Amino acid sequence: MADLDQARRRLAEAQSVAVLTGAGISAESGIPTFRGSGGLWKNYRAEDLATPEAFARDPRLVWEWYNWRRESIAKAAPNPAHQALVKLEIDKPHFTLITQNVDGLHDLAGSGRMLKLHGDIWRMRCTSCGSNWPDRRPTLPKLPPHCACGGLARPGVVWFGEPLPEGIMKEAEHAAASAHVFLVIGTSAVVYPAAGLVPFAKQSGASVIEINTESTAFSGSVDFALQGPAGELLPKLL
Ligand code: BJW
Ligand code: ZN
Repeated sequence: MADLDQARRRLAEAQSVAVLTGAGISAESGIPTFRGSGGLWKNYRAEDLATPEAFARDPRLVWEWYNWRRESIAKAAPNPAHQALVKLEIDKPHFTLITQNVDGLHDLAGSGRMLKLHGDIWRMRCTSCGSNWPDRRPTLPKLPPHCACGGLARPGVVWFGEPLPEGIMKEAEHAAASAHVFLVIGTSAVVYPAAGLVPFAKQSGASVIEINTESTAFSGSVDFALQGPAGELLPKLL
Protein backbone atom coordinates (compact mmCIF):
# COMPACT_ATOMS: atom_id res chain seq x y z
CA MET A 1 0.00 0.00 0.00
CA ALA A 2 1.82 3.11 -1.24
CA ASP A 3 -0.46 5.39 0.79
CA LEU A 4 0.25 3.54 4.02
CA ASP A 5 4.01 3.69 3.41
CA GLN A 6 3.91 7.41 2.66
CA ALA A 7 1.71 8.13 5.66
CA ARG A 8 4.03 6.06 7.85
CA ARG A 9 7.01 8.14 6.70
CA ARG A 10 5.13 11.40 7.32
CA LEU A 11 4.21 10.26 10.85
CA ALA A 12 7.74 9.06 11.61
CA GLU A 13 9.15 12.51 10.74
CA ALA A 14 6.57 14.43 12.80
CA GLN A 15 7.68 15.89 16.13
CA SER A 16 4.20 17.11 16.98
CA VAL A 17 1.16 14.87 16.62
CA ALA A 18 -2.50 15.39 17.49
CA VAL A 19 -5.13 12.68 17.25
CA LEU A 20 -8.93 12.85 17.11
CA THR A 21 -10.71 9.61 17.94
CA GLY A 22 -14.35 8.55 17.71
CA ALA A 23 -16.48 5.51 18.44
CA GLY A 24 -14.90 3.48 15.60
CA ILE A 25 -11.66 3.06 17.56
CA SER A 26 -13.58 1.08 20.20
CA ALA A 27 -15.60 -0.99 17.70
CA GLU A 28 -13.03 -3.79 17.70
CA SER A 29 -13.30 -3.87 21.50
CA GLY A 30 -16.96 -4.79 21.02
CA ILE A 31 -18.55 -1.40 21.75
CA PRO A 32 -21.24 -0.43 19.22
CA THR A 33 -20.73 2.82 17.30
CA PHE A 34 -23.48 5.47 17.24
CA ARG A 35 -24.23 5.60 13.56
CA GLY A 36 -24.49 2.81 11.01
CA SER A 37 -25.51 -0.79 11.64
CA GLY A 38 -25.51 -1.74 15.32
CA GLY A 39 -25.81 1.90 16.30
CA LEU A 40 -29.41 1.62 17.39
CA TRP A 41 -30.85 0.77 20.80
CA LYS A 42 -34.53 -0.26 20.88
CA ASN A 43 -35.06 1.76 17.67
CA TYR A 44 -33.76 4.99 19.20
CA ARG A 45 -30.92 6.93 17.57
CA ALA A 46 -28.24 8.70 19.62
CA GLU A 47 -29.85 11.97 18.52
CA ASP A 48 -33.12 10.86 20.24
CA LEU A 49 -31.52 10.05 23.59
CA ALA A 50 -28.36 12.14 23.95
CA THR A 51 -30.21 15.40 24.56
CA PRO A 52 -31.22 17.38 27.66
CA GLU A 53 -34.80 17.39 26.29
CA ALA A 54 -34.94 13.57 26.18
CA PHE A 55 -33.63 13.44 29.76
CA ALA A 56 -36.16 16.01 30.97
CA ARG A 57 -38.98 14.06 29.26
CA ASP A 58 -37.99 10.59 30.44
CA PRO A 59 -34.90 10.32 32.67
CA ARG A 60 -35.51 6.63 33.26
CA LEU A 61 -35.47 5.78 29.54
CA VAL A 62 -32.23 7.71 29.02
CA TRP A 63 -30.68 6.04 32.07
CA GLU A 64 -31.72 2.60 30.75
CA TRP A 65 -29.74 3.36 27.57
CA TYR A 66 -26.73 4.43 29.64
CA ASN A 67 -27.02 1.36 31.88
CA TRP A 68 -27.03 -0.86 28.78
CA ARG A 69 -23.98 0.93 27.44
CA ARG A 70 -22.17 0.81 30.82
CA GLU A 71 -22.67 -2.97 30.90
CA SER A 72 -21.23 -3.42 27.41
CA ILE A 73 -18.31 -1.01 28.01
CA ALA A 74 -17.46 -2.65 31.36
CA LYS A 75 -16.86 -5.95 29.55
CA ALA A 76 -14.60 -4.35 26.93
CA ALA A 77 -10.81 -4.06 26.90
CA PRO A 78 -8.58 -1.69 24.89
CA ASN A 79 -7.59 -3.04 21.48
CA PRO A 80 -4.34 -2.65 19.46
CA ALA A 81 -5.46 0.78 18.19
CA HIS A 82 -5.78 2.20 21.75
CA GLN A 83 -2.43 0.62 22.59
CA ALA A 84 -0.73 2.05 19.49
CA LEU A 85 -1.72 5.57 20.61
CA VAL A 86 -0.01 5.02 23.97
CA LYS A 87 3.20 4.08 22.12
CA LEU A 88 2.85 7.18 19.91
CA GLU A 89 2.44 9.38 23.01
CA ILE A 90 5.71 7.98 24.41
CA ASP A 91 7.57 8.40 21.09
CA LYS A 92 6.59 11.99 20.25
CA PRO A 93 7.83 15.12 22.06
CA HIS A 94 4.49 16.86 21.45
CA PHE A 95 1.38 14.74 21.53
CA THR A 96 -2.30 15.35 22.28
CA LEU A 97 -5.09 12.82 22.12
CA ILE A 98 -8.48 14.45 21.58
CA THR A 99 -11.29 11.98 22.05
CA GLN A 100 -15.03 12.19 21.54
CA ASN A 101 -15.39 8.88 23.33
CA VAL A 102 -16.80 8.57 26.83
CA ASP A 103 -15.96 4.87 27.27
CA GLY A 104 -12.66 5.29 29.17
CA LEU A 105 -10.77 2.75 27.02
CA HIS A 106 -8.00 5.27 26.27
CA ASP A 107 -7.51 5.66 30.05
CA LEU A 108 -7.47 1.88 30.51
CA ALA A 109 -4.87 1.53 27.74
CA GLY A 110 -2.66 4.06 29.54
CA SER A 111 -3.08 7.28 27.54
CA GLY A 112 -2.23 10.33 29.62
CA ARG A 113 -2.20 13.44 27.44
CA MET A 114 -5.87 13.43 26.62
CA LEU A 115 -8.78 15.85 26.13
CA LYS A 116 -12.22 14.30 26.59
CA LEU A 117 -14.49 16.52 24.52
CA HIS A 118 -17.75 14.75 25.37
CA GLY A 119 -17.13 13.83 29.02
CA ASP A 120 -16.99 10.45 30.69
CA ILE A 121 -19.69 7.79 31.06
CA TRP A 122 -18.12 6.74 34.39
CA ARG A 123 -18.87 10.09 35.99
CA MET A 124 -22.19 11.42 37.29
CA ARG A 125 -23.44 14.93 37.81
CA CYS A 126 -26.23 16.27 40.01
CA THR A 127 -28.88 18.30 38.17
CA SER A 128 -29.67 20.16 41.43
CA CYS A 129 -26.43 20.99 43.25
CA GLY A 130 -24.03 20.53 40.30
CA SER A 131 -21.61 18.25 42.16
CA ASN A 132 -19.98 15.49 40.13
CA TRP A 133 -18.45 12.17 41.13
CA PRO A 134 -17.10 8.93 39.67
CA ASP A 135 -19.22 5.77 39.58
CA ARG A 136 -17.64 2.71 37.96
CA ARG A 137 -20.44 0.24 38.69
CA PRO A 138 -21.29 -1.52 35.40
CA THR A 139 -25.00 -1.54 36.27
CA LEU A 140 -26.71 0.99 38.46
CA PRO A 141 -29.10 -0.80 40.81
CA LYS A 142 -31.84 1.83 40.89
CA LEU A 143 -32.88 4.06 38.00
CA PRO A 144 -32.80 6.98 37.82
CA PRO A 145 -29.94 7.46 40.33
CA HIS A 146 -29.90 10.36 42.78
CA CYS A 147 -27.29 12.58 44.43
CA ALA A 148 -26.70 12.67 48.19
CA CYS A 149 -28.62 16.00 48.18
CA GLY A 150 -31.70 14.23 46.80
CA GLY A 151 -31.36 15.77 43.31
CA LEU A 152 -31.63 13.75 40.12
CA ALA A 153 -28.25 12.54 38.82
CA ARG A 154 -27.33 12.53 35.13
CA PRO A 155 -24.43 11.00 33.19
CA GLY A 156 -21.29 13.16 33.14
CA VAL A 157 -21.33 13.49 29.37
CA VAL A 158 -22.06 16.21 26.82
CA TRP A 159 -25.40 16.00 25.04
CA PHE A 160 -26.53 17.73 21.84
CA GLY A 161 -27.12 21.41 22.38
CA GLU A 162 -24.85 21.51 25.45
CA PRO A 163 -21.50 23.30 25.58
CA LEU A 164 -18.31 21.25 25.77
CA PRO A 165 -16.25 21.48 29.01
CA GLU A 166 -14.98 25.03 29.44
CA GLY A 167 -11.78 25.82 27.59
CA ILE A 168 -11.41 22.36 26.09
CA MET A 169 -11.91 23.43 22.44
CA LYS A 170 -9.23 26.10 22.85
CA GLU A 171 -6.80 23.39 23.98
CA ALA A 172 -7.87 21.06 21.15
CA GLU A 173 -7.48 23.83 18.58
CA HIS A 174 -4.05 24.69 19.94
CA ALA A 175 -2.97 21.04 19.57
CA ALA A 176 -4.45 20.82 16.05
CA ALA A 177 -2.82 24.09 14.97
CA SER A 178 0.64 23.06 16.15
CA ALA A 179 0.50 19.46 14.86
CA HIS A 180 2.71 18.31 12.00
CA VAL A 181 0.45 15.29 11.65
CA PHE A 182 -3.23 15.16 12.62
CA LEU A 183 -4.67 11.64 12.84
CA VAL A 184 -8.45 11.19 12.57
CA ILE A 185 -9.50 7.73 13.69
CA GLY A 186 -12.91 6.04 13.66
CA THR A 187 -15.18 9.05 13.57
CA SER A 188 -17.98 9.81 11.13
CA ALA A 189 -16.97 13.48 11.69
CA VAL A 190 -20.54 14.74 11.62
CA VAL A 191 -20.74 16.06 15.18
CA TYR A 192 -19.49 19.62 15.76
CA PRO A 193 -17.45 21.32 17.08
CA ALA A 194 -15.22 18.18 17.15
CA ALA A 195 -15.51 17.59 13.38
CA GLY A 196 -14.35 21.16 12.69
CA LEU A 197 -10.90 20.22 14.02
CA VAL A 198 -10.21 18.22 10.84
CA PRO A 199 -10.34 21.15 8.35
CA PHE A 200 -8.83 23.39 11.05
CA ALA A 201 -5.74 21.16 11.34
CA LYS A 202 -5.41 20.98 7.56
CA GLN A 203 -5.68 24.76 7.16
CA SER A 204 -3.09 25.19 9.92
CA GLY A 205 -0.60 23.12 7.90
CA ALA A 206 -0.87 19.61 9.35
CA SER A 207 -0.77 16.50 7.20
CA VAL A 208 -4.09 14.82 7.93
CA ILE A 209 -4.27 11.03 8.02
CA GLU A 210 -7.71 9.45 8.34
CA ILE A 211 -8.30 5.84 9.39
CA ASN A 212 -11.85 4.58 8.94
CA THR A 213 -13.61 1.48 7.63
CA GLU A 214 -15.81 3.78 5.48
CA SER A 215 -15.33 7.07 3.69
CA THR A 216 -16.46 10.25 5.43
CA ALA A 217 -17.21 13.80 4.30
CA PHE A 218 -13.50 14.57 4.85
CA SER A 219 -11.98 11.55 3.06
CA GLY A 220 -11.64 13.50 -0.19
CA SER A 221 -9.82 16.43 1.37
CA VAL A 222 -7.37 14.74 3.77
CA ASP A 223 -3.79 13.88 2.76
CA PHE A 224 -4.20 10.15 3.35
CA ALA A 225 -7.52 8.32 3.72
CA LEU A 226 -6.63 4.83 4.90
CA GLN A 227 -9.60 2.50 4.69
CA GLY A 228 -9.77 -0.42 7.14
CA PRO A 229 -10.12 -1.29 10.82
CA ALA A 230 -8.13 0.94 13.19
CA GLY A 231 -6.89 -2.06 15.22
CA GLU A 232 -5.13 -3.38 12.11
CA LEU A 233 -4.07 -0.17 10.35
CA LEU A 234 -2.82 1.92 13.27
CA PRO A 235 -0.15 -0.54 14.49
CA LYS A 236 1.05 -0.79 10.85
CA LEU A 237 1.30 3.00 10.64
CA LEU A 238 3.76 3.25 13.57
C1 BJW B 1 -14.33 2.34 12.27
C2 BJW B 1 -14.33 1.05 12.75
C3 BJW B 1 -13.09 0.46 12.92
C4 BJW B 1 -16.36 1.66 12.64
N1 BJW B 1 -11.98 1.13 12.62
N2 BJW B 1 -13.22 3.00 11.96
C5 BJW B 1 -22.81 23.05 13.08
C6 BJW B 1 -21.70 23.57 13.72
C7 BJW B 1 -21.54 23.41 15.10
C8 BJW B 1 -22.49 22.72 15.85
C9 BJW B 1 -23.58 22.20 15.20
C10 BJW B 1 -23.75 22.38 13.84
N3 BJW B 1 -24.93 21.80 13.51
C11 BJW B 1 -25.47 21.26 14.61
C12 BJW B 1 -24.67 21.49 15.66
C13 BJW B 1 -24.91 21.05 17.04
C14 BJW B 1 -24.51 19.64 17.40
C15 BJW B 1 -24.12 18.81 16.18
O1 BJW B 1 -22.96 18.71 15.83
N4 BJW B 1 -25.07 18.15 15.55
C16 BJW B 1 -24.80 17.34 14.36
C17 BJW B 1 -25.45 15.99 14.51
C18 BJW B 1 -25.23 18.09 13.15
N5 BJW B 1 -23.41 19.71 18.35
C19 BJW B 1 -23.63 19.93 19.63
O2 BJW B 1 -24.75 20.08 20.07
C20 BJW B 1 -22.42 20.00 20.55
N6 BJW B 1 -22.51 21.16 21.35
C21 BJW B 1 -22.50 22.40 20.83
O3 BJW B 1 -22.36 22.61 19.63
O4 BJW B 1 -22.66 23.37 21.77
C22 BJW B 1 -22.82 24.72 21.35
C23 BJW B 1 -23.22 25.51 22.59
C24 BJW B 1 -22.44 26.54 23.01
C25 BJW B 1 -22.82 27.29 24.14
C26 BJW B 1 -23.98 26.95 24.83
C27 BJW B 1 -24.75 25.89 24.41
C28 BJW B 1 -24.37 25.16 23.27
C29 BJW B 1 -22.39 18.83 21.50
C30 BJW B 1 -22.23 17.52 20.82
C31 BJW B 1 -22.33 16.38 21.85
C32 BJW B 1 -22.30 15.01 21.19
N7 BJW B 1 -22.64 14.03 22.16
C33 BJW B 1 -22.57 12.62 21.81
C34 BJW B 1 -23.05 11.82 23.03
C35 BJW B 1 -21.99 11.84 24.10
C36 BJW B 1 -22.40 11.09 25.31
C37 BJW B 1 -22.59 9.63 25.05
O5 BJW B 1 -21.73 8.94 24.48
O6 BJW B 1 -23.64 9.16 25.42
O7 BJW B 1 -21.24 12.28 21.46
S1 BJW B 1 -23.49 12.19 20.34
C38 BJW B 1 -22.35 10.98 19.77
O8 BJW B 1 -21.76 11.42 18.52
C39 BJW B 1 -21.21 11.00 20.79
C40 BJW B 1 -20.00 10.89 19.91
O9 BJW B 1 -18.84 11.34 20.61
C41 BJW B 1 -20.38 11.74 18.74
C42 BJW B 1 -19.57 11.45 17.49
O10 BJW B 1 -19.76 10.18 17.01
P1 BJW B 1 -18.54 9.36 16.42
O11 BJW B 1 -17.53 9.11 17.47
O12 BJW B 1 -18.05 10.01 15.19
O13 BJW B 1 -19.22 7.95 16.11
P2 BJW B 1 -20.06 7.46 14.83
O14 BJW B 1 -20.83 6.27 15.24
O15 BJW B 1 -20.81 8.57 14.22
O16 BJW B 1 -18.93 7.06 13.78
C43 BJW B 1 -18.10 5.91 13.95
C44 BJW B 1 -17.15 5.86 12.77
O17 BJW B 1 -16.25 4.79 12.97
C45 BJW B 1 -17.84 5.60 11.43
O18 BJW B 1 -17.36 6.53 10.45
C46 BJW B 1 -17.40 4.18 11.05
O19 BJW B 1 -17.24 4.01 9.65
C47 BJW B 1 -16.09 4.08 11.75
N8 BJW B 1 -15.67 2.73 12.15
N9 BJW B 1 -15.66 0.64 12.91
C48 BJW B 1 -12.10 2.40 12.11
N10 BJW B 1 -12.99 -0.83 13.36
ZN1 ZN C 1 -26.83 17.14 44.41
